[in-house]
Amino acid sequence: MSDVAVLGLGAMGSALAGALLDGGHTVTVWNRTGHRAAALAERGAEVATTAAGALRAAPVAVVCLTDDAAVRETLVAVPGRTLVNLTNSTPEQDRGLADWAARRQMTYLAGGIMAVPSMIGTPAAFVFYSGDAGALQRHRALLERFGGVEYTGADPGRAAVHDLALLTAMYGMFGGFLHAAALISAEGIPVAGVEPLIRGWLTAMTGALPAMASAIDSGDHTATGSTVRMQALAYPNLLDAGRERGLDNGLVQPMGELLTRAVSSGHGDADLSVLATMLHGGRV
Ligand code: FVH
Repeated sequence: MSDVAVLGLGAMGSALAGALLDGGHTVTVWNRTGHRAAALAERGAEVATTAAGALRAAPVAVVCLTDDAAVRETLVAVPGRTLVNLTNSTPEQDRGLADWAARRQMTYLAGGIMAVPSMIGTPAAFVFYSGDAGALQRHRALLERFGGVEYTGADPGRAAVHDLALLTAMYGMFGGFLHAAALISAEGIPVAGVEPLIRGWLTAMTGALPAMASAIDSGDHTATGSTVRMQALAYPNLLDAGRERGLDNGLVQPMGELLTRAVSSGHGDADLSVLATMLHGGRV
């Protein structure tokens, strides 16, 4: 028996298997197309020819495939095994797989990786987990090979909620940066020269997040400085500048619409955090 199986040897699965081998664990690997196992076999991994074989080869299997459909195509019932599914998923998909596993006497831990492959095994990486807390405890030493362990609760859907929330924030940042870069380059200014200023500004603006989070939790959106009205009046300049340069405003338009709607709903004097209530359809 190996200590652990890894199903899926794409960029991330290979990094996970590599970190386990680096940690001195015995590892059985499986990939749909076999050639991807070669490099890990040279490093000492056992190679299974079927997913079922890999699942039988270890008490715990780390699964890292493209998506939920690939996971569902791949998994077979092997009672007594623990599945740690690090495939990007929705909360509903993880809850469904946890049910699937429980009905087959298998244990399920959902995971959301907050790292790119090159970060795996470094202090910068961490993984959200949710589901069976006992399984997390039993396999913690293995899972710590990937990076920090952040347990988010017994509900198997919790890891995905956290993962998707952090990814959403990341894409908001990247979307803003890409539009800013388009605006700058449309003026013939090299983006690389302005990038440090953007980074500094974004870093400074993250200082607003703790107060915004408290406002969203408490429902008290009293503005201490910048009001929604002020921002709703300034925002169209940003959209006009894009339009006048022939840019696609698709990444920034929705925020402008939300600001306008907030003012017309009577939230002009509030803090920007009030937009969170608009996203809930005003129900919060
Ligand atoms: N790479 C990253 O930066 C991110 C970091 C955060 C977490 N994500 C998620 O991790 C999952 C895997 O991502 P990946 O980067 O390893 O993806 P690929 O390199 O494209 O490898 C995909 C593997 O999935 C296998 N696969 C696809 N479809 C099937 C299927 N129907 N049955 C069995 N296996 C399947 C594929 O096999 P093959 O094409 O080599 O035969 C690869 O092993 C993902 O959820 C990210 O969102 C990565």
